[in-house]
Amino acid sequence: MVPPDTLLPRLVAIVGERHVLTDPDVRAGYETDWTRRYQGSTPAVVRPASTPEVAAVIELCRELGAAIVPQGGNTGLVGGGVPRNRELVLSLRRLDTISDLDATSGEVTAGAGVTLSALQEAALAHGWNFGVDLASRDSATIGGMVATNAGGIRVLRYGGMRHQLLGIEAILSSGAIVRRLPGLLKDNSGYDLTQLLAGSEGTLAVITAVRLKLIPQQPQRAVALLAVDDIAAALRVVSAVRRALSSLEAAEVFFPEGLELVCRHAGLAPPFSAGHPCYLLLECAGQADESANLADVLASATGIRDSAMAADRPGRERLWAYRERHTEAISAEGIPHKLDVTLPMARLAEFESRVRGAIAAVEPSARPVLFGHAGDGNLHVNILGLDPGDERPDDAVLRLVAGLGGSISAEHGIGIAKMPWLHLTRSAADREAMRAIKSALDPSGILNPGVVIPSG
Ligand code: 2HG
Ligand code: ZN
Repeated sequence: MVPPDTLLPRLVAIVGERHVLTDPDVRAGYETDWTRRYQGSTPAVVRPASTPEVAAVIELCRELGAAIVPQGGNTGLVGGGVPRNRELVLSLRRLDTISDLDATSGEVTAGAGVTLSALQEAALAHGWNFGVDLASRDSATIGGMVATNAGGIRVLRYGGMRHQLLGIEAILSSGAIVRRLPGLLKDNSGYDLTQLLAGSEGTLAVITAVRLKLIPQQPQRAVALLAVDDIAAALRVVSAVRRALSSLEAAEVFFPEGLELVCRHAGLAPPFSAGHPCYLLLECAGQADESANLADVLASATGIRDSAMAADRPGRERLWAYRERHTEAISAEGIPHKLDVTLPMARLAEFESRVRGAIAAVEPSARPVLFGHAGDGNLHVNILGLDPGDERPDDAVLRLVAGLGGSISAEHGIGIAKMPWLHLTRSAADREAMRAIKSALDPSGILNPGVVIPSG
């Protein structure tokens, strides 16, 4: 580790004393992740205000051999944004400028530290919207969301973060600035660096700004919350709605164990008078009211036990709360192990029917809570009641996923949490290519070491 006495004065010379944070109480918020499962320590948090300042910080760190953990809103769920071995935390939150919003073409440039909700507001004010939405919108930053290729609740219709990207600005580990801004919709001029950095989790370069596509506003929204027989019935309904209505924007699934937690911690009344085995939330959005079309499709679907619909904002928000408040309700109950997995659609129901048994077989006292994005084959398996270091249930779940042809991470990334299992779903050749890319772009290994692939 580089002695702080050498590093800190030179950081102060770049960003100013106020933006090299060393007070333990202030640092604490950057040293622990949102889940509270991953904790570390750092000599300092450095908060540059511009791309040249970020470049100067990285160049200095390369010169001194000081490792860096880049951090945005610190809303990641796989421990990839906390310092593990006294790395410097490079906070990008001050890069919060939204610029060059082109209301004709529907494009905008966002600094890495712009929050998702600030971007959404800016887009809406200019007659557009942004394709990605997720519950941590007020804290999650655009740079972190690109670095982790965040997904969220609209992937079904608009894709994840990488699908919104037109261009990128990022700092390589040498301090050089890669500038693919403003990006072009079509650009086949060699390796696609923008896409390479999406999902690279701060291990290849530090993203400072991105050019993003916007989407047309869909002001009329209809939400249906359905109680269904099981997840197979939920998937049949999703398929029927998808085929009939191009306006389908979200298809979210949850189960009684999660609903009970949400109602208890958020103080909500249950949505239906009786309990049911599985719940599906659908949202359609368009220029005209989609409620009647959605109700027509649902009327001929099988396996629906009860339903509630809303088109007005308060009603829609009331129904969404049962799904959206899962993460905070689980967190209020304890510190979960979080497994964010995707399955091929045809194996999702089988996975759901086997996963609780697979967990109970290794730890009978574990309390699994499942929910997720039914339209994407993506379930969030949260497990409560475990010791933080007990990875046997994680191992059982991820092996089941791999055996069914799925992926050990759908949208949260690998971070440090999933790294030991990467070999289950990425081949030796895949990992060799990943290592080659890492050592080519970060030869001294200073960028988020030990994340995604082992360092050294
Ligand atoms: C969601 O879909 C997020 O709400 C968080 O991806 C999932 O808390 C989780 O496991
Ligand atoms: Zn999710």
